[in-house]
Amino acid sequence: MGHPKSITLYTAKICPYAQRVEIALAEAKVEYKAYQVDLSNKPEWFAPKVNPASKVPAIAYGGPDVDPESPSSESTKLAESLVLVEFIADLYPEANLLPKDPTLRAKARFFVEVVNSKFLPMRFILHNEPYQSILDTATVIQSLLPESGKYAMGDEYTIADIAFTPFYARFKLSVENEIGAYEYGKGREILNALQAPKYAKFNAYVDRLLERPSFKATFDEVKLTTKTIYRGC
Ligand SMILES: N[C@@H](CCC(=O)N[C@@H](CS)C(=O)NCC(=O)O)C(=O)O
Repeated sequence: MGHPKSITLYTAKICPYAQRVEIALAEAKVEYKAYQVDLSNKPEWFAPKVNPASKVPAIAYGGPDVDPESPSSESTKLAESLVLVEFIADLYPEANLLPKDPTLRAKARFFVEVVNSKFLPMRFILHNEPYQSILDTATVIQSLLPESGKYAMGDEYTIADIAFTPFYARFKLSVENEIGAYEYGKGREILNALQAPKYAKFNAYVDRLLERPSFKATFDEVKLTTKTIYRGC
């Protein structure tokens, strides 16, 4: 495989999907151009020239060095956060974002599948649905954690952790600050419920996720608290 080419990431600070890719790029220590897409007023060139689905994150890979607002037809356009995270993992194998062992690799992808299809706090935060499903998912996630090791697959921080971290962070920020469409006080209520000893392993794990430098460097808490969390997702 040749040396990786230049990357332009079309992103938005408020977007948890985009933060997955920013974390992967930070973990792999990649230098790239970041272009902030205003999700409430997307540039008219974005869908036709970058991502027909008109969503962030998207990457323009390779091609000539151009202004991100004039994407080149010669770069490869890629989208979907989990695809992009695996793409970074493939380009930079030394970052160990994907386990080498096929069984662990499958387990990492299974973990991603669980968080992607089951950890859906937006339903509670934006649509005031009951939060019990969040507690149930915490139990499932906890059951997938290894006996020992800091992260979902052991001591290496992998795609499994990357897929989950931005969503857990926004969930926590929302409930701690009572930001969302749910009744005031429900945030504190779910936080209290999650403090039960039966979630101890889950809590130790998520605390470590939020301490990871790649997460901290890519999370803009001030911007998030002043805007509605998950807007546009
Ligand atoms: N499945 C996509 C979801 C990306 C997504 O929903 N992005 C939102 C922001 S969080 C977006 O760009 N929304 C703009 C729109 O739908 O108009 C992924 O994993 O990348």
